[in-house]
Amino acid sequence: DLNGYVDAQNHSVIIGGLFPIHSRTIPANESILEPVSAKCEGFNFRGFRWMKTMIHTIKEINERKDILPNTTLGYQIFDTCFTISKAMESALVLLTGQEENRPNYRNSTGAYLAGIVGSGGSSLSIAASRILGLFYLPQVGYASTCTVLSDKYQFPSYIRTIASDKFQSEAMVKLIQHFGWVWIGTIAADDDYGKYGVKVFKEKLESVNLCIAFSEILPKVYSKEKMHKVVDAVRTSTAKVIVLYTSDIDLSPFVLEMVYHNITDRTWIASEAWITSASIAKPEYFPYFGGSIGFAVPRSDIPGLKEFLYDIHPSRDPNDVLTIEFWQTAFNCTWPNSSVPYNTDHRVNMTGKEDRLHAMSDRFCTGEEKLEDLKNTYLDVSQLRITNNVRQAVYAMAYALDRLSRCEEGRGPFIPGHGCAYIPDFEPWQLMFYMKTLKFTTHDGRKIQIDIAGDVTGYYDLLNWQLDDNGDIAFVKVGEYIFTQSKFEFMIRKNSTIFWNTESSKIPHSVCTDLCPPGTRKGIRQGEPICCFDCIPCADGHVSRTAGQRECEQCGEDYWSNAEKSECVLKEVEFLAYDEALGFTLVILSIFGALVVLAVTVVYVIYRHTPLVNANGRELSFLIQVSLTITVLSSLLFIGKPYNWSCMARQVTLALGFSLCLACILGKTISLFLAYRISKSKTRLISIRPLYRKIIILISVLVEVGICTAYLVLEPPRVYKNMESQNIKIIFECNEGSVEFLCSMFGVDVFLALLCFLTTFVARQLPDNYYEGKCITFGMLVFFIVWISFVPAYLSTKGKFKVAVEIFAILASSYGLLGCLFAPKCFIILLRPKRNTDEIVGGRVPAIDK
Ligand code: TCR
Repeated sequence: DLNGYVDAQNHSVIIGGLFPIHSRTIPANESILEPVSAKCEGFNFRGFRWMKTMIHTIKEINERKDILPNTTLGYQIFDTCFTISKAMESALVLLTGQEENRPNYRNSTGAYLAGIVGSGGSSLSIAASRILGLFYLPQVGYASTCTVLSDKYQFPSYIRTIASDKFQSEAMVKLIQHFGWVWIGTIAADDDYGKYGVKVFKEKLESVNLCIAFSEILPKVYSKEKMHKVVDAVRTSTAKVIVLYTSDIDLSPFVLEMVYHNITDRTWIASEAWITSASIAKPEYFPYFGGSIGFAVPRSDIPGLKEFLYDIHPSRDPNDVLTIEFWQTAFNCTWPNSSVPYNTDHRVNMTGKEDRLHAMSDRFCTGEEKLEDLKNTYLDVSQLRITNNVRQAVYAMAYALDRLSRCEEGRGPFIPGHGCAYIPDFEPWQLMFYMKTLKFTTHDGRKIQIDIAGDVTGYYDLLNWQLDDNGDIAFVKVGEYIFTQSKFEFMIRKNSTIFWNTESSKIPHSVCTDLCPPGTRKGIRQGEPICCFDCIPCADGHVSRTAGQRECEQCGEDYWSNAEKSECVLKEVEFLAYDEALGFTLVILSIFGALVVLAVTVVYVIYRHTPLVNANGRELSFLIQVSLTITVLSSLLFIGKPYNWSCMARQVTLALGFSLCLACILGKTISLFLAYRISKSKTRLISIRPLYRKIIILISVLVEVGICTAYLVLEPPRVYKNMESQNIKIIFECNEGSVEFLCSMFGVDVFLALLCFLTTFVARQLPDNYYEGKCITFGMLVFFIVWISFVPAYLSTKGKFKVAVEIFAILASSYGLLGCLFAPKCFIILLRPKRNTDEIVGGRVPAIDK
């Protein structure tokens, strides 16, 4: 019951072949207890073409004079039906010659079996290779790509002319990285190909920090539950890019399922086994599977193959059941007088168990059917990819035999004595020796080199499913994955356009969670893949400038985060500016004060000869006016952006201004004090001499100047950027340097003020017409109150208001002094000139300082 072809007569050496000419076995009838070889169904045109290619290649080799000139090759080919059991059975038959239960490497035909080409699927190859490996029988795979087959410990006699899936998985990851997908679903066939393929893919994907959204397995035998699990995963996942690692035969039920559930808008990354499959690439599936992208073995043209494939007719051999079945299936007719069943399908699919057994098609085949009219995978020589591998596999076998046959006695590799092996009496391991290090060039110039693991290097074309002008699916080459200069390179062709089966026709977007926008950072979700994360806003003072940041960065010293946390911005600088309301008001007040002082001075100058102005020291009054102007205007130094010079100038000017002012007032009050004592004692006591008065003033001011100089030289105030008190602002302020110096500087002022107060307080009773003593007392009181209340106010304010408080104190005390010292006098001078006469003014108070 093993379908296949034999051509072994007259050949000393034959090559075995295992091909999936059918897609599956028919489940055995339960009533039959006796083990029988299963029957197969689902004619596989592609496998049929592969098989024909093997025959064609053997014919070609036999015709060639340069390879195996003295030997003609035969073949014995079996149909594996894409099932392990069949493959095993075939391998055993090849090995034993069926009747015999121990291998003798001579098959049923009596010809010597050199090795086996095949089988298609990895699971089949693995199974066959476990037996064949025992006897070191060379096996050359043409489609089995599973990575484990590279393990020479387990599969010592297996070599292949197709690259291991290791390369394909790597290429897929490169493809995924190229398009920026991070969240990938995988679906694998329930065999070694699918499972190992996905395993390697997964490892490679995770090594570049991308994630698997779901990992499903397609059932080999249809099961509603298993299939629905897969469909649900596809439907519910946010992963729009899905890797499908399966052969086309296992894929078709799933394709129907996708159509049935109308699941579109997915981008499928096809594995090599179905990217060029005609059974999947049907126009009616295009809405669901269009835009599929995947790697394929490079295509090739095989000279003479097309003619060979067309050279087929069922009438030639009534026993050639495969050709009859081909004809029946291709032309949808029944070949007369044949027992070959017509197109059965025992599979269960999603619509329930479908046990269609069409015994016969109503229509008989005439034999007149034209292959030229047929659009059939078997005859399609435009996509010779695996087909070419079959050819190379046969060639590999032939070349190895050729090398073996060309061995010169005494120079051979075998012991004893550098012996040789001879056709047909060689041991399989001897042929294996030649196969292991095989190197040859193919008809189209490609170099094939079998490495130590029995593998070849991976070259792939990147194909994309697009619709051509006829409405058929075209496999458009959009890039490649090739080995150049010791490394693999993934390339997308520059001028190629890729069709994407998305709503927008743009590159699909496959992420678990969208990239975190600037201003946020990735926050891991416990127990979830790294591609799923929360976006956590950056803390104050921290920013993330670009999307997808893992961490927020802290802003530099002078910088602070903006409201969106996407940018560090210069911190707002705070100081009391001229152009803001408060600053402006203070400037006006200060200038106004200076003007008032000026006005008083003008009045004093105009009335300089009147007794009142002259009383108690005219120069002193002028000096006081000058010093008040200084203090009032010194407040301007406090406004505006502070600089080192203004920081130094402000306190010193203020202290000096006040010390001059207070020294002068002291000069006056001492006179008053002495005058009072004189008036009390009625005796002419000491009266102060104007010179002494000047000396007192000079000394006071000099002391203050001394302290100020020391302050400025030793520990001068400096500008200070205060960043601590507020995060978002830099407060420009003056660091006062030495507090000791500052205190002593103003201490002198306070001391002078105290002296003034005490002397006038004692002398306040001194009768005079304009109550100078009382006025000064009051002025001093104002001065004290202002500065005493200044301390707590100053200490409790922050930033620019601190400065404002100080200016207020300066202005208030200056205005206070101005008002108390000069307002009453000006009043009398201007409005009560009668009282400004010598007798009244000079009556009791001696004009001391004239
Ligand atoms: N390796 C698969 C089987 C397979 C295949 C194909 C089957 C490949 N390419 C093309 C049919 C058509 C790649 C395996 O099982 O190793």
